[in-house]
Amino acid sequence: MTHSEETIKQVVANFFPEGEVVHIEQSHGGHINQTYFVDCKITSSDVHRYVLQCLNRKVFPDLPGLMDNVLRVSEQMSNYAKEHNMNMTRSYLHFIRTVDGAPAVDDEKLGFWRMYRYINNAVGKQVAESPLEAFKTAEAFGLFQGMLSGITGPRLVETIKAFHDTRKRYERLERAAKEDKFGRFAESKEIFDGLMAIKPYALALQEAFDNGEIPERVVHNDAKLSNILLDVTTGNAICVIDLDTCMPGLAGHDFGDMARSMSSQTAEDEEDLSKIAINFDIYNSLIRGFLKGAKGVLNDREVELLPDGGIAMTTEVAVRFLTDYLEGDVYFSIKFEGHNLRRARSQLRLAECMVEALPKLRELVNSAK
Ligand code: GN1
Ligand code: MG
Repeated sequence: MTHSEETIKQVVANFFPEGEVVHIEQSHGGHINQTYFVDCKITSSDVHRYVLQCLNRKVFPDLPGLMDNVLRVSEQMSNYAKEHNMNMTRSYLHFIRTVDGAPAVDDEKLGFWRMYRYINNAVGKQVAESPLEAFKTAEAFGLFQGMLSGITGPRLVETIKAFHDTRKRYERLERAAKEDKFGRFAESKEIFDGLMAIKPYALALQEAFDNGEIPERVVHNDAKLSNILLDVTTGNAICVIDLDTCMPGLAGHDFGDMARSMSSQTAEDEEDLSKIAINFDIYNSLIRGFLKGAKGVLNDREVELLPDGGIAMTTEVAVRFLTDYLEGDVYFSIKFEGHNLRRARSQLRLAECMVEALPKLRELVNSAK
């Protein structure tokens, strides 16, 4: 485990001073935060499971602002669930407050920790199994989009500035390539050149925003398949999770990340590039599910540009993986040396597949309108 049992028990005591931690398991899903499943005996007979997360201060400089966003979005989800007679324990995350009423433990030595109730009999997947699964996931993210369009109050905090500013992401890549601090550019050059070749396609969504064709919205910004919990028994999408990057953005960013994570049934870091290919049935289900869930919230241009969102998000993450490789693997957690390079290669291949398939993807959108 990344943190010691002692540290975790100390953190949990801030939420449940009387509770006894009986079991701890680390989750290895995310690339940024550290996540643990903690079983805690609250009374003499009741053991409950919680998700305990240590958030990454380097990545998220304004953690109180982030929690403020997360709690506002969760409240919006809970209101929606209540109004629509949805399952109140499974359709949004129930965050636990510390004994002092704070939304997280914020301690210089321990770090920044938050806790929420674990949702039983639910799973987050890495690869879409079927068009139906893709449809259900996309419908849930579309619904989430609709829900967020009703959020009131001040603009949400930008938890990471210029998070999906694809142009700036490219600029940083070019800088990292020029500086080449770790002598890794030579082996990265082919991927770098590939990313440069598809840059105009990757920037199309952002240009439409710059030209005033599509609006800013509150979006999830990390709408990949694994950030939706699916019910193990029914396969239904039950809850959108990982709200850390919920902030102003474009609808195409959310559709785009779904397309990135589901349209090829391969892992994000697939090594065998020949396996990467778009499954058009799945892609079609993503479009139809998203439009059904978002129920008329999107304007015509946002709908037209859904495939461009897929290219933007897939290329952008490849740019980010390669940048991190060139900068010495300081941002994304890696499992082995060269992991970010492999991720960049595989995401580039997927983006190229999307560019090649663009006319067909536009047809799918037209027929779903
Ligand atoms: C990161 O930690 P995780 O897996 O939820 C990243 C996303 C990337 C994603 C790639 C804050 O999300 O932007 O798309 O990895 N989150 C942040 O899998 O940078
Ligand atoms: Mg995330």
